[in-house]
Amino acid sequence: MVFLRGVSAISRLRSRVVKQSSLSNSVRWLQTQGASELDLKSQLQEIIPEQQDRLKKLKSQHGTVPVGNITVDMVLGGMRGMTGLLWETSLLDAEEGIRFRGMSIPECQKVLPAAQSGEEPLPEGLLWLLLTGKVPSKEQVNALSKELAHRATVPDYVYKAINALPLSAHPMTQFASGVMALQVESEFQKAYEEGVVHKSKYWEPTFEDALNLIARVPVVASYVYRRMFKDGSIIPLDDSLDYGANFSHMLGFDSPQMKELMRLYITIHSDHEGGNVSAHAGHLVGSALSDPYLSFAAALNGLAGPLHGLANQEVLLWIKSVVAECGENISKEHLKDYVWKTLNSGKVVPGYGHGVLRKTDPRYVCQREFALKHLPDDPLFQLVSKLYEVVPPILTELGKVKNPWPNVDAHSGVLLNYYGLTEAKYYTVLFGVSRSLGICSQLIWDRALGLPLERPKSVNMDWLDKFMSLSR
Ligand code: NMX
Ligand code: MLT
Repeated sequence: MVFLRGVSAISRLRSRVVKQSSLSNSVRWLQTQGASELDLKSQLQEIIPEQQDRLKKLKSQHGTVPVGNITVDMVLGGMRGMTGLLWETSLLDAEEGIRFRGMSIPECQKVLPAAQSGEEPLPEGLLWLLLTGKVPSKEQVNALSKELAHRATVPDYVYKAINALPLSAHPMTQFASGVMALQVESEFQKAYEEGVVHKSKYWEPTFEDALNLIARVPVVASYVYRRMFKDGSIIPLDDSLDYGANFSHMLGFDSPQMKELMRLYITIHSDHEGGNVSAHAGHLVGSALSDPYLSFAAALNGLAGPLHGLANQEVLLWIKSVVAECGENISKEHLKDYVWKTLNSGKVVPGYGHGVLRKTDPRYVCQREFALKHLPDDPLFQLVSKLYEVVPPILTELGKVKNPWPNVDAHSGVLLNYYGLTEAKYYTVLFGVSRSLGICSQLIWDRALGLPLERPKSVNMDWLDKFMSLSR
């Protein structure tokens, strides 16, 4: 089949296992069993039919049960609090924060396999968890690491597409252009055009695209970094390294601590249920049966907005502006004045507030723990800690901010900055690489579950006025 042209090492292993028909039955069973246990796609093949049945039952037994009321505030207020999307890979609780397939960040840190000399979860393990709902073994994670490294080939025209942009183009523009250029190799698009895949199997070429995309985005992203901020030389992927360590290596950072940070960073930024701008954009575009590259590029364009993923850039630039104006050892009183100055000039305090969360983001907390462990004396970390004391009471005093607490972006920049990745403008690209794990995993499930075209109803103010007068 066409979509199998981009076949991976594991897929080849799978077909080799099938070909070994001359082996005795028992030996063959053992080998097949071993290979398929290590093979993510085979695992999904087993799980998908159960979940398809589950969805069918939900629809037929409970399809007409209301799950909430839609108010005018929701229609006018960015659909806050409106339940309207199915998203299997993660779920956000306003007080507790994110759970990946039911597991909190501290639980993931405890149970997901780490690198041999490390402690933080390997992102491959999280990807396995997001896709299957199961905690993978070390062997499964190693196999997925190898599979991703094997899939990480980026055609020359992708670099050329990026090179066509001026160096002044924002890194997110360059990155999204690179992702669009990767789309040329979409297995889903080819399979659909050639009409060789039945609807019930759309998830298979989507799987190939999703895994290829996840494997290739660190290569594209690191090229953007080296082109913009270094001498443009490419550091090739090292297939002995895991996903996070490889990304750090290709960017040009080989310290063990930066590799650990990258593993943690990719893990915690990977997914945040379905309603955030990037996930929702990816899901929406995917619902038109646009392939994962097209869908993920749309997600990246949403991530590039300052109220969403660009906030990590804004935070470090803002912190550096505090230091430039008032010095690293700024007093809390001075810091308060600076925060008010920002608010009075009509700007938001970047890194604070959230559309759903109502407590400190656990992604902030685990980055703070990382900093306390590895860089407690860093002056910028100390400034971030001071902001944690100063900003929430001020935002509360404003009276309109629903969540005065810090989000994930309030912390990530100072950690990266400490290890030498000082170019704040690049930070959203790191977020984007990480988000490929969650968005692409859900896209596979979107196709596996046969989710339909997304097409909510919109109304205008005339319609609302009329509706109000009729309902009075
Ligand atoms: N600084 C100043 N004002 C704020 C902030 C903040 N950090 N957070 C919310 N507000 C304002 C908001 O602009 C709105 O004002 P107005 O009514 O005048 O338009 C008011 O408070 C109510 O907003 P909320 O309902 O609390 O928040 P909403 O759900 O609309 O927006 C954010 C959520 C995240 C967009 C908002 O909190 C914000 O702009 N934060 C700063 C940017 C940021 O850190 N974004 C990153 C989010 C995480 N991520 O990675 O995506
Ligand atoms: C995210 O990680 O996507 C952000 O926290 C924004 C959100 O969840 O709305």
